[in-house]
Amino acid sequence: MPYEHVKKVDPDLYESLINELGRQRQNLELIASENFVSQAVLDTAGSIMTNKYAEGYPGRRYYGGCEFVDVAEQLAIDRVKQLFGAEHANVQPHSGASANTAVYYAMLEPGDTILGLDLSHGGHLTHGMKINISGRYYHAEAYQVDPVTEQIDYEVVRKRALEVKPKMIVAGASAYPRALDFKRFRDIADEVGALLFVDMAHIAGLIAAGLHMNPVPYADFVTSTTHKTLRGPRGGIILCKEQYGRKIDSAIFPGLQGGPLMHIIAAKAVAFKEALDPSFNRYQEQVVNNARVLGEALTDHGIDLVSGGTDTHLLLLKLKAAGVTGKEIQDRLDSVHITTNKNTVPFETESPMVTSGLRVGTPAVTTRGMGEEEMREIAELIARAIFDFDASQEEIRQRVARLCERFPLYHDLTC
Ligand code: DSN
Repeated sequence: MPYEHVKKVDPDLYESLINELGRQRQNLELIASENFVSQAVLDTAGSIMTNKYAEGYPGRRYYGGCEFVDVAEQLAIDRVKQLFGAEHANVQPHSGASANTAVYYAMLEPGDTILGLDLSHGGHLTHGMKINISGRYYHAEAYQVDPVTEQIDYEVVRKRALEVKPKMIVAGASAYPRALDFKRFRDIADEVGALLFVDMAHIAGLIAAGLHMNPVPYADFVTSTTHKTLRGPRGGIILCKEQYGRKIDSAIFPGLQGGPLMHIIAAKAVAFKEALDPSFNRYQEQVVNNARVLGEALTDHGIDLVSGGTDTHLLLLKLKAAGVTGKEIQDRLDSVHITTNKNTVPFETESPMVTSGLRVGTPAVTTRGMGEEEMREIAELIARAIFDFDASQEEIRQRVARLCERFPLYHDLTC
């Protein structure tokens, strides 16, 4: 019985745990930023390392008794450096947002200009959104995608950079389905004398597997979450050139954070070991193939995609022509156990709580073992939810249940 101690101590919380386990098993998880960690990562994240205070870094802590957590953190550092070819790594950020804020805090003064991708064009709130610290403490300017191709036009980025003269250019996205050219960003940064910061959170797993250009050789700073395509525990990392290592480390601790989450850092170490295994490359190849097949099948069903397709693990559906909103389709899909998120699309006309887009991704269903045949079925189910929901919702629900039964999750958590 999983979580039996929780059951004894806190039946209410236990119920939510068991319900969440059931939800993860019985739903098709298509949120592009989610994944399912291995049992080894799960065990380590729930381990006794949660008990340890360890302010500082391996070998130079402010507390005694750190000899074993030092081993865990050093393993995480060494492995992530090897994975991405980085000179320096900090594995303590509690999240991607903390990692990004630490990069700004380390290198910028309040009021300095940053230039990032517009949030409604696929950027991220920490890349300069007005009500995020990145947009309040710094002067945030944005570049947008091309209105016709819906892809980044590097000449447009260059012109914006020449106009606004940023101290830092931010590359990376949370809802952009196409490959990013980090060399082009580096050239622009060099031309305008800016630092280059890449947030690779969404595509880190693809990069680790060699399926996307690696930003590390080009960028001064690279951040990532560890729980998306990288398939580790929730958290963040910062990679940088050796020359910035001390500044970045001080920005995380004591600048921004106190005690590191040692159980999570230990789980990051396990996830990085898994990502160094050749089987991880095969997994990522399947993630990308699945996204391409899902996109082609959705297009065949008459659904428009931002930029016409994908090079990555995610797709953005444009729903305007179908006469429905992102919120409506997210709700319909929720009711048949397909989990997605409404998402703004470039040149959006609806509010962020409504939207005319839907973001889907393949990392989680690929972890369950699903392949191209299942992607074609999922595309059909999504199309029926968009175009013929009332007549087909019961059938969709049954077919989702059958798919989930065929690809079980977390065998060790029996209840
Ligand atoms: N919330 C994440 C995502 O879904 O992409 C980004 O932080």
